[in-house]
Amino acid sequence: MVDDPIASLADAVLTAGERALARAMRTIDDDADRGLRLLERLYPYTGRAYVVGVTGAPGAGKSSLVDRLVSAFRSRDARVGVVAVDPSSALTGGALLGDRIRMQRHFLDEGVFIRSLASRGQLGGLSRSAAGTVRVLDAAGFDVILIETVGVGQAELAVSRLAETSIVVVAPGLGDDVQASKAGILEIGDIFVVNKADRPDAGAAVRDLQQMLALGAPVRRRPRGGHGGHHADPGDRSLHDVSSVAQGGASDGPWTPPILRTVATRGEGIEAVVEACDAHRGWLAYAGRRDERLRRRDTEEVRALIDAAIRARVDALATEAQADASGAPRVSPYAAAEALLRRVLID
Ligand SMILES: Nc1nc2c(ncn2[C@@H]2O[C@H](COP(=O)(O)OP(=O)(O)OP(=O)(O)O)[C@@H](O)[C@H]2O)c(=O)[nH]1
Ligand SMILES: [Mg+2]
Repeated sequence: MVDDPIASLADAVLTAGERALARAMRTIDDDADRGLRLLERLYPYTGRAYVVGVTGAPGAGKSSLVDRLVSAFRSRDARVGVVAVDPSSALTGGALLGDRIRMQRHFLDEGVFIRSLASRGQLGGLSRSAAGTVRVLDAAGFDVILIETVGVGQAELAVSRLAETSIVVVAPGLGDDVQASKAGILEIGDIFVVNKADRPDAGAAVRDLQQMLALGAPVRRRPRGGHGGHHADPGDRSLHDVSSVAQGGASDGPWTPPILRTVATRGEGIEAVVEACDAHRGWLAYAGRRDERLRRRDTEEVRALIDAAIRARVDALATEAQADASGAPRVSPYAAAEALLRRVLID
């Protein structure tokens, strides 16, 4: 049908045009039904972009790194999409402004599209938006999509499942609780970046990570087995030594996440990160691994859609119930929840 507005919006996305992209993303955010119809049309055109997640603690330097990665991929003539997801921004409002400043130089570049997603108070909603935004960019022919997300538990895990390659950014000296929370991010990291390598405690952060990776992943081969002794300390490797990229993994073996150092603000060490992405992408190209990651993205999107839909339904029902309850005899929260749950699950 020619006069179906969703169909023509889908066509506009496929033939690019920034306006269409922004409009499609807004449709997905604001109107669940139309958004789903649009995504259904775009889905067959997705799966071509290379999607990279960049996660880490607040202030670790993710945006600065993403900014440099955008330049690096642009220099290869790739069109690059950036999705900055910030679950905390509803509270602070600061990070998105920071992103804007840090990525300013790319705003006039037609080969770059940057979209910031702030929390609307719902994790499910944010994941759904992120997944939809990635789909739109993918369908529109962007070659590389970088998703920046602040490392806060659930959200970072959800968003990392949208990516083929997950980069975990760590900065030295961020304190004990951050160190502890690293345990959770070890699993999702395909590439570890110790940013702010200009700081004197960067070597310690590298050693920390090496130790935690060695403990957490006994099946992984650690080529540098010797502890202590007279070997050069790998934690003190120079910025430009990319030997750890070679550890990435043979196509038939497991992937060993490299640990790289960068000074994102000065653009140092970026090429090694891009090379590690290439290596990981090459590794994914074998034995159906990439297909597995794409399916994982699909599953994550299903989860996000269901989550958002159920939350919306629960909110609507709870509001309705509150209105109905005025003047009526009091019901326990348990009985009320059970009654509402039945309605959520049945219709
Ligand atoms: N010394 C030093 N400072 C850096 C480096 N990279 C980033 N910074 C600084 O660290 C601060 C945070 O950088 P961002 O890139 O905004 O970090 P982020 O992880 O995106 O921060 P949020 O999105 O707010 O979580 C800024 O003041 C940067 O200038 C680096 O390599 N060395
Ligand atoms: Mg940021």
